[in-house]
This record gives sequence, C-alpha cells and structure tokens, in this order.
Amino acid sequence: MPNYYQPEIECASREQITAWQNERLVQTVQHVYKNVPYYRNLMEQKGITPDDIQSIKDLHKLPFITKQDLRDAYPYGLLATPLEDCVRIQSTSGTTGRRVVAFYTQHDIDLWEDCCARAIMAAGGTKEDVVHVCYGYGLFTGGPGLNGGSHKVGSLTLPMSSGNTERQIQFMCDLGSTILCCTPSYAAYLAESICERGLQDQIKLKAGIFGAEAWTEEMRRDIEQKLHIKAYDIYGLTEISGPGVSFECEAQTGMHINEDHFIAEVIDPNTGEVLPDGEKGELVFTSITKQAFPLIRYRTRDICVLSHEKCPCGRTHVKMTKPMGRSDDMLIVKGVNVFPSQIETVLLNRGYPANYQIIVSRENNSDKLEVLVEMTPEMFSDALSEVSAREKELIDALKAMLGIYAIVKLVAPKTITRSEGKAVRVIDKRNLY
Ligand code: DLL
Repeated sequence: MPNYYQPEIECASREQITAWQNERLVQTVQHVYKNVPYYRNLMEQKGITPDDIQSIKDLHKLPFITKQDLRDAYPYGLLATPLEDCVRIQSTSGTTGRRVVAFYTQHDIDLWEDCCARAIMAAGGTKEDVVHVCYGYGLFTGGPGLNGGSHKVGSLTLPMSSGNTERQIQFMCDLGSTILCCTPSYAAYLAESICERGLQDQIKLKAGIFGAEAWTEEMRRDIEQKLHIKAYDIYGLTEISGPGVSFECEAQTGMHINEDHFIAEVIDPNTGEVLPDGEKGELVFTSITKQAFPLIRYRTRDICVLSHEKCPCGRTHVKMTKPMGRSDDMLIVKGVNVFPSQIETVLLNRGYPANYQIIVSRENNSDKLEVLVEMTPEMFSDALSEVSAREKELIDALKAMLGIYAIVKLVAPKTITRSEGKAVRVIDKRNLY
C-alpha cells in the first residue's frame, strides 16, 4: 500500500475537489480585487467584478497574468497582504530582466511545505528516512521547499545545499542518506562521481526527487541504474510557491497537481483558448489558498498535457506530463522548432552521458546549430576513425529527430562544465547580434 500523506485530500472525489476549488476561487478573487489595485485594474479592463466569478466554470472570464506583469509590478505591486504579515521572500534567478520576487505569510509557507511533504511521501519517504537536500538554499525555492517538506514528514534532513561534491558524497556515505533531492543534472553528476570512486556499495539511497529543469526518461533510467534508486519528478515554480506544485507517485506516469491549492488549465499559447484533457498547450495556474502572493491564471510558459485518467496509486488529483519544453525556451533554428529534450533523447538512447551543450549562432545570415557531446572514457579511447563515425551517426540521428542539420563535436570526458544547480544546456549566441 502506498504511504499517503493526506489521503482524505489527495484521493478525494472529483465532486469534493470541485467544491473546494469553487469556494476557494471565489474567495481568492475577492481577496485580490479588494487588496491588489493591479488586479482590480486588470479586471476592470475586462469589465468584470468578483460577482461574475461564482465557480470554476467562470475561470475563463478572468484575465491572464504573465511574467511581464510580475516584472512591471516589482517589487510590491502584487502583494495582497500588509507587508508586516509576510515572513519570507523567495526569488527566481533572474538571468534575464528583473527578478521575480514572491512573498509568503507563515500560512503560505505551511501550505507550500505540505505540498513538498506530499511529494516526499509519494516517493516513499517516512520519518525513518535521511533526506539529503542539495538543491540550492537561499533565494532559490528548491532547498527551502524540500527542507520544510522533509521536516513535516519527520525525516532527518541534511541541508547540504548545492556544490562541494566531495562533501556531498562523504555525508551520503557517513550518514546513510536514503532520499536525494537535487536537480536531475546534478544527480547525474553525483551518480557519475560515485561510480568513478567505486562507492556504489556504500550508498544507501533508495529514491531521488529531481526537478527544477527538464529531463528525459532516458536520463531517469541512467540515474536509476547508476544509483540503484527510483527517481521521481517534481515540478514547481517560484511564482506559484516553489517545488511541490506537482509531483510524481510510484506510477511515474506524470505529476499529480495539488488541486486543493492550485487550479490548472492548458491553453493554446497563441489564442489563449482553453484546451481539453489530452491536448498539448501552455500550463496556466491559479493559486486558491495563498494569502500574500496569489496569482490568477498565471501563464507558466511550460508546455504540457493534462490527464484526469485514474491513477493506480489511488490519488485523484489531475496529472501533468513532464514539461515538454517552454514556449519561450523553445529554440527556433532555421525556422524549425527545436526542444533541447529532443536532442537529449537522441544522445542518451545511444549511450552518451547527459553532458552536452547546444550552441546556436548565425553565420552568413543563416542559423548554425552545433551540439557538443561528451564521450564516455571508453569511447574516448576509440581510434580517430571510430570517433568520426560516431559523429556521423549522431548527425544522421539528429537530422531524423529534428529535421535539420546539426554539427556534432564529440569532446573528451569532463570537458563540459558541470552545474550544481540547473544545467546550462543552451548557448544562443544569436541574441548578441
Ligand atoms: O525550479 C522550483 C523547483 C525547485 C521545482 C526544485 C522542482 C524542484 P523556478 O526557478 O522559478 O522554480 O523555475 C521554474 O523551472 O516554469 C519550469 O520551466 C522549470 N521546471 C521546474 N520543475 C521542472 C520539472 C523551480 N520537473 C521553472 N521538469 C518552471 C521540467 C521544470 N521543468
């Protein structure tokens, strides 16, 4: 039997979930209309008042909100409670444009940590576990979220933060860590480092909770095999609270969205039209239990599919697929849509490690796509002619997957810089022109 954290909520009937969502949506709309002039203006521009929103059937009447709104309203413009009621902020890394800052009351933190606790329990976590958290701490939500969730479960929590791989492995061995929480790219690097040191037998890990960036099924299998664990996906975003918006159960077929806290929609990113279950589109969230920073119809830019199909785990909350890329991260090369995950699938299917970099540039008014791929030590010792044959094989496979030509360069093991947080997979030099 799966070990549920809150079965009365996670396995509730559809009628019950809808009743919660109806009531909480109405309250949240009233809350933001009353307390956030920015929202009131947006609603007035659309000619609606809170009275127009009586249930989730009216959700489509509400305006969308985007990252640009969050930037425009930075830092306090979307705050829905007095600042004195807030106890924490978290923030996105903000590599482009202004950072996004999210505010939390103590109630908001509690609910967020509940969501993370559900994710840990869904991965088999109990109070007997040693939860090794090497997501970054600080402004990034990964560390604090999983840390708080682990406390709620009652597990021994190792607040390792990211970096210092030697120390990570030493603590893992000495303290017998059983659940690893980090980005999948760092998990792959840790797995590689543990195998190189021949320490697999000293590792007691049974599960990993990996998210914050896109990763493929091939990468999951690779990490699972190397570390002898079951690897679970976890999804979330700073704007909507952080990790734990959705998480995988033992079925590993999509992530259950915590529907008692968030209403999910999938829309056509071009028209804004709401799409039915099973259709691919942009994920939109409405938070219905937050006090300080509730967001209504927030466009995540993540592309995925929703499914209400019955899950063998017994949970009834809707499932989302892994994000299949972001509508804004998608690369358009020579007019063709290219998702880094497609390239990763080709590489991992052929036994290459998940260490690669995609470089897009412009030469003579034409796009150039280059993929640097690290070889395994075995491949590296191959004769030069074999390396060239491998490159040729990858060029053909990428052409078949993407429909366009990519230059492939096989490079020596360990030459592509490792990330301790989210991996930097794409370098788009065209932005510099
Ligand atoms: O990455 C929150 C998080 C921390 C999630 C730890 C899971 C684990 P942000 O830095 O605001 O928040 O980035 C949010 O990361 O819109 C997605 O594009 C991407 N992302 C998050 N989880 C996944 C995942 C955190 N499991 C953005 N698979 C989101 C693919 C993910 N992409």
